[in-house]
Amino acid sequence: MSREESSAEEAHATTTTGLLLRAVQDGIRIYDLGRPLTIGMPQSPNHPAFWHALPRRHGDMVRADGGSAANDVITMGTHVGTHIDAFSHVSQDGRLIDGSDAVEASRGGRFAALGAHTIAPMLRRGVLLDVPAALGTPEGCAPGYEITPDDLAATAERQGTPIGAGDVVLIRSGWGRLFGDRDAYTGLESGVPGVGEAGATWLADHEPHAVGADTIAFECLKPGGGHSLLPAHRVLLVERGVYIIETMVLDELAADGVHEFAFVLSPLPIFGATGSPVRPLAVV
Ligand code: UVW
Repeated sequence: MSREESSAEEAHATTTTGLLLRAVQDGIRIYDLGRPLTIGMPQSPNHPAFWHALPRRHGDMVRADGGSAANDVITMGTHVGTHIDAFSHVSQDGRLIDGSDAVEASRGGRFAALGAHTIAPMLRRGVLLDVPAALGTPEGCAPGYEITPDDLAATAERQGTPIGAGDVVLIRSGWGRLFGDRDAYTGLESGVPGVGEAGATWLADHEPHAVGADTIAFECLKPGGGHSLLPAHRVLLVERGVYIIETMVLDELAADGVHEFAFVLSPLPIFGATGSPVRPLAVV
């Protein structure tokens, strides 16, 4: 292959289609970035818990031919488990990102203009920023550690994965290792690592389509601060138009040294909702 051909091939491979085509040619590996939904899993106290019941069991109604069906019911907040925040989720000083009055926009109990149904399915270049690896603490960032713009820039540089406009940028803090311990993962007392206002602004300046993290609220939660003061949410959802994905599984990608991939996500088109449960995928 000539040098021109090989650099054209490299350039193509950095597009989402190129990444997918290369994966298909070389044999696809799909990383599941979503958590299983189980009763009692860690979640923010800001939201109603996940509940699952089986009101119709096999044998309750047996058809003449001996067949029978079981079916179940779930209830949950739309911000529980791995989920994406819609732009209707957060307002600032009474306004949503489109300038509309947040109270007016929710009349009737649904956000017609900015609800989860307006989040288009995603097939985009994904970048994993493995922050603990770059900071030399591969097991994870300390509780309540605020990931700085310098940390993000150093991580992207070290990996050789600059962030492009329209990308989906996933930030690994290492906190996902605590998911099996509900209180530890929720971090109400200890705090949780993540970006703060400065990190969110740095991210937004790179014009990603969405950002995500392996933590419950995406952003840094200070020890004892609860889940209420969320400045990165304001920057991303109200000021800059960047979707947020939370409670992701990112350790497998990091363990395999996968920092660039085709990112796939399809939100449930729940009309007017403030968020949606999702099962994101990274395809390499
Ligand atoms: C939290 O649950 C803290 O985050 P969000 O409401 O954005 O889903």
